[in-house]
Amino acid sequence: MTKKCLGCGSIMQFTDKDEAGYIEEKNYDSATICKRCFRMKYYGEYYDFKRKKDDFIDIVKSVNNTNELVLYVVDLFTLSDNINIINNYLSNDIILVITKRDIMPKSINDEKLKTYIKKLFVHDNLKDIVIISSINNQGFDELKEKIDKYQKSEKVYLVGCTNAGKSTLVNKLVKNYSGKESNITTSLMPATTLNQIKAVLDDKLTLIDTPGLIDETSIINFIDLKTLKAITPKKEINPVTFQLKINKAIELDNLARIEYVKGEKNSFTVYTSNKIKVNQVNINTHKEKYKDNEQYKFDLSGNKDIVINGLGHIKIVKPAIINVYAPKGVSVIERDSLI
Ligand SMILES: Nc1nc2c(ncn2[C@@H]2O[C@H](COP(=O)(O)OP(=O)(O)OP(=O)(O)O)[C@@H](O)[C@H]2O)c(=O)[nH]1
Ligand SMILES: [Mg+2]
Repeated sequence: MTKKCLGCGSIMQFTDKDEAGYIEEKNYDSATICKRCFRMKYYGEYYDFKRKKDDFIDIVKSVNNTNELVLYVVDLFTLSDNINIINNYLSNDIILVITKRDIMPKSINDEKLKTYIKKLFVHDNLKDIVIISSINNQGFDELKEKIDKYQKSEKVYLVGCTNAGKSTLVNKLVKNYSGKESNITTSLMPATTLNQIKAVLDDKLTLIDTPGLIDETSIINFIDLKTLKAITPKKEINPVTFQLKINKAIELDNLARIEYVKGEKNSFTVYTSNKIKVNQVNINTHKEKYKDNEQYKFDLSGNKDIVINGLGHIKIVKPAIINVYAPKGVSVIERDSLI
């Protein structure tokens, strides 16, 4: 009889070391999780299983066929119009769950945030938006109330991009409302969950966790593990503000650079992990370090953010012409100021 790994959802097997679900034959009967989950959980190691966008679309389509309530999980840190990616495939009722509230400044008003997100995410069957932090256990009572209100049967699906925090959220809901333990593997690496995983809270609610979509334009695909750990915010971000005149630049470690080319004296506020060094330099300093990076030019009206996908965002108050350098392949986009 086959059995599933309780950590990542893969079918467990002892024949192919390089495939998902592998466990040594001698441990097969007793093990509840595969070797990869074991190593991730207890040693912080990682084995990469690349998924394609099509795999994710197939998952979303299969969820669409169920007609059940969906928790669409989105990371507050990487918010952009990418959020609409599921719209063509998913017509279920949706509760949009915005995660990682803890890493954004407390001073942000949650109601304003919801209004902003409502404009960004355009879906006919959006029932509600809930903002949570799984780390601080914030927003869960509201979320549970909304699930009770909108669920169509005992089954509720979670979908979203990889690393959005779906599995962490499932573990927390199970713990909070059933008192049981749920040990779905979570990690800061992309593609941790590899298959659907059911978590039964009680006879009224079963959550179904799914593998996320790898956002191929996120910086997390282009950096090493050490840098990934540094750029992943662990606690509330301390924004860094510069009053800049033209011909100055801001550097985010060696990862990105924003050059102020044209405009009045202006306020630039950087929201990124506190572990990233943010410096102001003259526009000609270190220019050569970024020559292999992609260069973008923006002509911004006032109150805009520049989002460097996965690294953070820079709020610019007055109109400005700027150049942005970021690693090739990473998306850099403009949006109305979030904060
Ligand atoms: N600061 C903070 N980190 C969180 C929160 N929720 C999840 N994380 C972290 O985000 C990372 C990804 O979490 P997962 O739960 O594995 O994400 P996932 O959506 O299941 O990802 P895949 O399985 O790859 O699709 C982990 O490092 C979590 O600890 C949160 O509310 N706040
Ligand atoms: Mg997961």
